[in-house]
Formats: sequence, C-alpha cells, structure tokens
Amino acid sequence: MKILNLLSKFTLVVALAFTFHLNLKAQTTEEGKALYNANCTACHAINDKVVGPALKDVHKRREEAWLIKWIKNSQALIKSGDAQAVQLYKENNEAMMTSFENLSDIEVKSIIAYIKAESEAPAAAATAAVAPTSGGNMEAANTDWNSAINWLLFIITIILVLIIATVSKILGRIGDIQGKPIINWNKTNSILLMAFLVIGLGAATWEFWAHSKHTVFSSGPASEHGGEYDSMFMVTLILTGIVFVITQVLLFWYGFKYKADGKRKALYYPDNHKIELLWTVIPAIVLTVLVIRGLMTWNAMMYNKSEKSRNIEIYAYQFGWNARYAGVDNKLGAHNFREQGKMNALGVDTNDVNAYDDVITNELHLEVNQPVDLAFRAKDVIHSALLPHFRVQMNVVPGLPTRFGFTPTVTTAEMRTKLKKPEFDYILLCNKICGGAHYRMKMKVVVDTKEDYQKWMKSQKVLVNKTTANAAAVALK
Ligand code: HEC
Ligand SMILES: [Cu+2]
Repeated sequence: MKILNLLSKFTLVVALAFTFHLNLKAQTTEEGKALYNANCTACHAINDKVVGPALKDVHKRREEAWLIKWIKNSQALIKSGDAQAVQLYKENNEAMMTSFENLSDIEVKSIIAYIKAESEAPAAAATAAVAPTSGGNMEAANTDWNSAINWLLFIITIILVLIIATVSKILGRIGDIQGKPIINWNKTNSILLMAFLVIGLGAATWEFWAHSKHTVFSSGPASEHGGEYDSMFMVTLILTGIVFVITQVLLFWYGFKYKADGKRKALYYPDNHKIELLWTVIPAIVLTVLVIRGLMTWNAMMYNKSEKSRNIEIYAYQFGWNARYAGVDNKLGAHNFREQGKMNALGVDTNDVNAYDDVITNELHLEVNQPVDLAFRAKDVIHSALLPHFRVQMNVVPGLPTRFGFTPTVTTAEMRTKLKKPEFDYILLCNKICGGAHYRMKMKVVVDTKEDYQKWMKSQKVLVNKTTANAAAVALK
C-alpha cells in the first residue's frame, strides 16, 4: 500500500516535470520565431524562394553544426572551401547572405527549431509552434542526449530521497521493537534548526556582502527623484532587516532551547495585553509613517507634468521598443491601430498634423536636467518599462495609456567616469515576462548634454517629410 502510494506520487512529479520540459521546447520555438522574424524574413520564407532558398526541411538537408556555422558566417564557410557551401553559393548566383555572428549558438538552434516546427506543421496551422518530438534526426541527437542526462539526474535525486525516507522509517520500526528509539528525533531536529539558522543567516550576510555592489543601487540614482526613492528603499530595508534578524534568531533558538526532553512541561500562558498592545501599535505606527511618506513621494513623482516637460512616447511590442519624439510643437500625433503596417509600424495617425514633425527612433536620447514626460503604449501584450538607473518603472498596457515624468541628472559620459566603465550605457528593459524573447527586449538609453542632444536630434528624420534638414528645423524645441 505505502509503496503504491509513493509510486503514484512519484509518477505525478515526473509527469509534471515532463509537461514543464515540453513547455520549454515550445518556448524555444517561440524565441526562434521572434529571431527568425527579426533577422531572416527579409530574404527567406519557409515555403518559397525569396532572396535566399526556401528553408523548409533545411534541417534534413544539412547537419546542425553546419547550419550554425553557415548562419553565423556563410562567407567564412564558403572561403574555407566547404563543398556544400560553395555549391549553394554558386546555385544562388553568389548572392551574399548577411552574417549573424552576434547570435549565440543557442539562439541559432532556436531558429532551427522554429524552421523545423514550421516545416512539419501543416501550412494553415503555421502559428502553433510546438515542436513535435518525433523524428530521430542527427541534429536533434545532441540536445536529446543533454536532456536525457538531466532526466537521469532528476530521477536519481528522487530515488535518493525515497531511500533516505525508507531507511529512517525502518530505523523507526526497529526502535519501536526494541522499546527505545534509535534516533533521538527531538535532539536531531533541534540541532538541525540551529544549523539552519546559522547557515541561513551566514548565507544571507554573504549574499549582501558579495553581490550588493552589483545592484543598480551602488551606482547611485541618475534622476531627480531617485535620491528620495533610494532613501525610502534603504529605510524600509533596514527596518525590516532588523525585525527579520530578531524574529528568525528567536524562532530557531526557542526551537532549540525548548525541545521536548521528557523533563520539562510546557507553561500555559494564554495572553498578555501589554505585549499584544505593544506589538500591534508599534508596527502600525511604523507602517503608517512608511506608507504616508511613500504616498507623498509617489504623488510628487507622478503629478509633476509641466509645460517644460519634453513629450516622448515609449512604444512596446514583442520584442522591442521605439521612442517617438513630439517635435517642435511638443505634441505627439494621435495614433490609430488601423494604420499599423509595414510602413507605419507604430500606427501613427497620418491625418493628424501634430504627427508630421514626430521623430521615431530605436534609442532613447534624453537631455540632462531637462524634464521628460514618457507616455507608454503597447502594441500586443502587457509589457513594463523599467529604467533602473533612473528609478522608473511603469506598466505598458495595450489600450490603457500610462505615463511617467522624470528628470535625468547624470549624463552617460559622467556615469562612465564615475563607474570607471567606459562601455557603460543606460538601459530601458521590459520587466514583464511577455513571451519567449522577453529577455532580449531592451533599448539603449543615452543621457546627453544639451549640445550633444541637439546634434543627435539633427541627425534624425521627421515622420512625414522624411528629410534630416527638415528634422533639424522642426524637431528642436
Ligand atoms: C540578405 C539576405 C539574407 C538574410 C537576411 C538571410 N539569408 Fe539565409 N541565405 C541567403 C542567401 C542568398 C542564401 C543562399 C546562399 C548564398 O547565396 O549565400 C541563403 C542560404 C541560407 C541557408 C541555406 C539554405 C539551404 O538550402 O541549405 C540557410 C539555412 C539560411 N540561409 C538561414 C538563414 C537564417 C536562419 C537567417 C536569419 C538569421 C538568414 N538566413 C538570413 C540570404 C539571406
Ligand atoms: Cu515585454
């Protein structure tokens, strides 16, 4: 009976883990799809020849290692004299394929997984991107072997846990028969509690010591409200930290000190009004102070829009960002989803005169000490715009306008000097798990001096009259 019970639980765990594994496979193809759409569709289609050949069943024609080499740098492969590569190149009239050395092996593999899934899927159901697990192809063997090892480790761990549980049960039975327990569980557990306390607090302390210098707090805030934000964060961290240490030490120490040893009887102590009052009123006061300060800071941060603020729209889509500057009128043109298309990715309303001088970019440039008002808009799913160095985060929700205003105070150049990192850049990240390639969803942010900002803006193109000269005239405020 017992064994059956255990076995059924075990199977359940394995089944759950297996679905998780399948999910991961789906994730890979989804990421591959995003990468494929971003990098390959200019020249390739699955079923048709475009600039390059149709990619259907390419995983059957070529080996995975060859594909990775080819996609990363086809010219290098051709020059190395690889027969397949040379022939392919000739067949396509020596058209050059772009190199993708910036893609990692894993990313290339995910693209191949996507191509494979698309090749096997019936054309109509092309979007259901779950890779069928069938087919003993050469190129799949490597990944399958890795995942087999992971499964083996997983099963061994489960078996080990079961063995330990069974052994301790058997020892318990023997103890029952002999009349005195073989393992003194009360004592063992109380010592384990103390060990847990010491190791746990030690590890937490080490973590703070070793890694806090890598957090964004170590660089200091780069915006006007950032100092207040950091100070609130630190006050809360220190208060809760002190309470955490006291309560944890007491919890585990009491477990150790008052373990049942057969001699002591528990003291019946139902309540004490003074203590109850104390530990209700003190936290209530502290929390009220924290919350009120938080509310006041939040209001100061949120309701700060002024005439002077420069209006910028932050546009989020799976998986990337755009910035749209309002131009000389400082008014963002309206948008209309019906206009969204290849030529007008952001769906800017071309009938709105305010849109004519808007400027759309892939990088967010801000002018130091110039307030900006960011209006957030999402194309597809909920994203979240996080600008960690400026202590800014706001959800980006389809159909629901959100905004945040702030003033950057440290230029990129100043921050590079301060951190002694010449390659440092500010960044805008997506902070909502919004799909397979979510982790790649970021945009470079540059804080310029006034002159540099104007110089950069002059090099941009306005939306309707797409000339840079015109942009220089209208986009600068
Ligand atoms: C600028 C156009 C262009 C882009 C972009 C491009 N390719 Fe190609 N690709 C080609 C051409 C052209 C060939 C044919 C070989 C040649 O002439 O170099 C080719 C060949 C291939 C082949 C070999 C096909 C076969 O039949 O063996 C694969 C695989 C491939 N590309 C994958 C990709 C992937 C994956 C991407 C995106 C990461 C990509 N390509 C992006 C132009 C392109
Ligand atoms: Cu996102």
